[in-house]
Amino acid sequence: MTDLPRNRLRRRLVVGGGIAATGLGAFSRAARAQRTSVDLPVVNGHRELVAFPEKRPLIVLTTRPPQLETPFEVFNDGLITPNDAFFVRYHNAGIPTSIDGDRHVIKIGGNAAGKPFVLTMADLRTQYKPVELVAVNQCSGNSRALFNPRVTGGQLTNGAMGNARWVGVPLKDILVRAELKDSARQVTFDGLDLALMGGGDFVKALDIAQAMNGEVMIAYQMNGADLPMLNGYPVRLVVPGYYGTYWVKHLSEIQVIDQVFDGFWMKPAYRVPDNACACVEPGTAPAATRPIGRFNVRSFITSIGDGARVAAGSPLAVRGIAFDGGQGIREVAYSTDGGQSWREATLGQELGRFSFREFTFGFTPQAGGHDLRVRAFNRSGESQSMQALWQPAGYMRNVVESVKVTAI
Ligand SMILES: Nc1nc2c(c(=O)[nH]1)N[C@H]1C(S)=C(S)[C@@H](COP(=O)(O)O)O[C@H]1N2
Ligand SMILES: [Mo]
Repeated sequence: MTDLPRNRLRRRLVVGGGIAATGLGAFSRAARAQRTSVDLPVVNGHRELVAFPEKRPLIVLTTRPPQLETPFEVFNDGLITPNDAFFVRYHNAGIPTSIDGDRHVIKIGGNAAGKPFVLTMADLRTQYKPVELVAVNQCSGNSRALFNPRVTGGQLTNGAMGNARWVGVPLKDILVRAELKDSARQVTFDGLDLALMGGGDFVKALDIAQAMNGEVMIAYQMNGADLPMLNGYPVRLVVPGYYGTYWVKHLSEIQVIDQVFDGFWMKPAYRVPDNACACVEPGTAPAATRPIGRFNVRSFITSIGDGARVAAGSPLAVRGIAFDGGQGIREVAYSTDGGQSWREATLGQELGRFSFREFTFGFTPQAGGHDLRVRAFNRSGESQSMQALWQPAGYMRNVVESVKVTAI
């Protein structure tokens, strides 16, 4: 194909109907495949689409290290995010580029481990009973570019999340073998990537109770295949319901320690206001902070993008996804009048309480503008705020999102 038709096609897609950002249903897969860039609906939102190894073209935030966002329409293709479309986040430039998966080992020790040992990949695969879990991985800074007032940090829209089926071994089963001492307080996790230019090696920590809760997993499979290199090959931590920052990739060292770990990536990085909403008045600083924890409740319409045009008088089927920090979704309410009145959407199949949950609803728009909103509730009754919550790091965006469509 020559450049001319491709450019013309792209221009048409970008201009068409103001739906460039999350064009969704309006783009056929074939049309999507032709795009080389997207214009996200934020200031300075022009981004290249580039295919990194094992990945389809994804939205590039940075290239060294790779930080890639999933184009939002992927979330309408199915509840599981394909490995080649799954977002990528790294902090430091020293990422591994080739790993011998059979020779990789995880060193387990620390001053509160009675019996340090070296875990080989073969042992991990054969000596322990594997578990399988569908769980969402979401970056703390997902949707940061939508904060108002704006905040510094990676300007992500809504694509720094993904839902996958993970297979691995409960962390608990590994830690038990290390014979924990009574003094054990936290467990730290380190991966093969290195900080080449300062910034500090990426090391994260969990409290011992969480590390031993049976849910945290050392995963070696993602959607039935090896983990892609950029998503942590050959093993990563899966911390269901918790922000991606704890999901350490290329896991190579676990330490059980008798104190609270306060390395850079636990403090000052990745902290949230220490209050119920993890939020503060826009533009202010929190008085006290704590390490970021569980996801809040979120829901998104995926089948239609903001600014789309639809046919007046014809039934419109709307679809989307909801998820939370692990209670599971109990209900999704929808509004077609900007939140004045609400009805209940139909929930789809339950793939587990850490998974995306599909919802659907239909309505027949009269000619004119319609402001579609969805509001999910988890099994504890927690929901999304009508006004966007704010905090200076741009983590944990929480709001009832609005999708405005025009029926003609
Ligand atoms: N080794 C390593 N693991 C890491 C990180 C990192 O920089 N290095 N970033 C974390 C962050 S902040 C996120 S959001 C997730 C992203 O997972 P993904 O790249 O597989 O999508 O990886 C986490 N694990
Ligand atoms: Mo993250």
